[in-house]
Amino acid sequence: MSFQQAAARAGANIALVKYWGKRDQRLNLPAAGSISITLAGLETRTTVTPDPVLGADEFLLDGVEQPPGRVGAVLDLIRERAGETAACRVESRNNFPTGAGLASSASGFAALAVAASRAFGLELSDSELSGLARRGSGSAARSIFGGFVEMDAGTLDSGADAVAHRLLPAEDWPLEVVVAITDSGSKAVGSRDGMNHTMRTSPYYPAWVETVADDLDAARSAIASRDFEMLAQTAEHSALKMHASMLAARPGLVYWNPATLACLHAVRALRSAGTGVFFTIDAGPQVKAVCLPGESERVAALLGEQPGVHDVLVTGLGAGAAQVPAR
Ligand code: 2P0
Repeated sequence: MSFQQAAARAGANIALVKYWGKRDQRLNLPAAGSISITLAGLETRTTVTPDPVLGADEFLLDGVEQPPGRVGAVLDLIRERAGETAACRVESRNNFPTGAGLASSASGFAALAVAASRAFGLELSDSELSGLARRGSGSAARSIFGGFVEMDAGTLDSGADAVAHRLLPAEDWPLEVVVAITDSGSKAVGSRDGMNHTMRTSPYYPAWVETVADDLDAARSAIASRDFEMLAQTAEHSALKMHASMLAARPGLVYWNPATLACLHAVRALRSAGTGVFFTIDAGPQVKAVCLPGESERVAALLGEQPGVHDVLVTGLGAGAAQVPAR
């Protein structure tokens, strides 16, 4: 038996080329690739304590006991690999406001993959950690890495090649991110249900999947050449196209509220007037504005003035998931 308490931190990420749909439900394999930026300021810290006396896994999120669910499933994969059986106590905390309507599954499962694999004495590569995090949540595979990150859809039935890799470290293009919170309640339809519903019922879903490869090429090339305008056009197109596929589902999924739309127009007006900024919107009503270095203050001030915006968070790009001392 070889296990000990271990802890890890991981940052949330925001996709610039979105992930929306799966090619395999059981292994949680994405239908297409995606490209994201990992954030510095919004993170999850997770401590995993294996304890043979426990009858079953326990999971505490921000101090509140939750059913272990997918956390237990990821622990099972790690225990199987390590040849161990001890149940675990998992304590996870997000430093971003709870109820801010920001997805925490990406940073959460990335931190869990790192902490739990260390707790059971496994020395895994980032690529292996990315594959494990993916089993918890597709977007979590990207939070293993910092800066600009690409997730590969892969082609193998085993899913072994459905992992992320880093495209560019954060410090090589330190873009800034402003998050406009337009609704602090929990969303009506979660990402997983929303994407499965879109896959099943939206006539635009096949077109969405077919066109992601072009967006990945454009975003990769924009990142390599630090071409902000090309990245802006590609990211806004990917976000709007994903929402178009959801809107065309039956019944249609409408994640936006009036403030979402006000922020979208405000960002476009700023860009037309020469500010380096673009928007992206995930499966929820918050608007994320990605800006050139030095522009976030101006963008945050404008978004904060939009009717219906409750709060504005400003952050930068950050590092990948890492083990930290257990407290
Ligand atoms: C993304 N989203 O690329 C997209 C854009 C939401 C909209 O990845 O089913 O929670 O756990 O693999 O990772 C959210 O999806 O879905 C997501 P699962 P996940 O960021």
